[in-house]
Amino acid sequence: MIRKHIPFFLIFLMLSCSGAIETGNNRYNAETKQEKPVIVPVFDPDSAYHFIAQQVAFGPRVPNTEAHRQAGLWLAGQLERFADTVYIQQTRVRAYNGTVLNIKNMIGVFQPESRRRILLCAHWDSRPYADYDPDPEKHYTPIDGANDGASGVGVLLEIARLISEEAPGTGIDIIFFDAEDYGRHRFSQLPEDDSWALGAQYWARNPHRPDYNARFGILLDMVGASGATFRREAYSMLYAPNVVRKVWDTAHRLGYGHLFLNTDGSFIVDDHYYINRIRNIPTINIIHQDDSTLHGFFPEWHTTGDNMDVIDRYTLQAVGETVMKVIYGE
Ligand code: AHN
Ligand code: ZN
Repeated sequence: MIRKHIPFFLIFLMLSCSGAIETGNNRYNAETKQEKPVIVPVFDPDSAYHFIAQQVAFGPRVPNTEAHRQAGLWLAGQLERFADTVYIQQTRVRAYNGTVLNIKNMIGVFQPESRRRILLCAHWDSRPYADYDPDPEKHYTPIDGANDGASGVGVLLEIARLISEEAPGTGIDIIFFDAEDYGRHRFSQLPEDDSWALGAQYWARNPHRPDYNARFGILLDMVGASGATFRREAYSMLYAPNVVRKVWDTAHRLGYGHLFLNTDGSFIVDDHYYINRIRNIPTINIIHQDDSTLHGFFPEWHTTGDNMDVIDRYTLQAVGETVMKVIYGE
């Protein structure tokens, strides 16, 4: 009699256990399946390349010049094509040398009604001086800034185009900052303090909406050169380590680990610094850092060599695909 009871009890236990396991598995599967299917539109590096070439064709986009004015009108028009709402912040700021600069920050808003928002940004001006040019005669020549400036804008215009066709699950704000690159000339005796990122400093103190906030921000700076390497920039790690982790993990999963290096970069005072310090929005900088050069950036940095010849579609694709995956995964 006892022998009969034991097998029945064991069978009951086994059944209930396996049942529990199955239920658990099913629930887990159901939950995984319920996660919204993430359809990420395909980033077109040729399109991004063309957006860069169009900016460079205006000539150096130095504040107070006709090329800057014309490029600004063109850029605002592109943003109008894609965004739901466009804000143009026109103002004057004082450069380190006393020059008053007429500048425009441009903000493209996608899904203005959405409360969950991500900020994407780049600077659209180019540097007035090639102060690292190998030829000393060119140290006061303005630069094309194909990589330093136009590349970030080109990637973001392509992202804007894709967002306008297939909205992600979160609101997006794309900001093109002016006067990032009017920082102190390397041979000037004047103080360097806060001479960079003048447009971003203005926006951080005067956002397009007084209550503006975003869950996080991503700055793209020098994201188009061949052989680019992106290190974990130090202010990004200080203010937004989780965002760095998220973006770098995404890049690695997409097979771009050879560009997004798991090594620490240096502190770069760039647009994201003021967004973090003044607006408290955790914002990272995806910026090409290179240990082998004197200044730590790509070899043609702040030289007349920063032209279309340095632009590589593969780098644009790596950055564009990674940022697209991050924003459509949110
Ligand atoms: C400094 O050299 C302090 N900041 C560089 C930021 C920059 C210049 N990004 C592009 N051009
Ligand atoms: Zn620069």
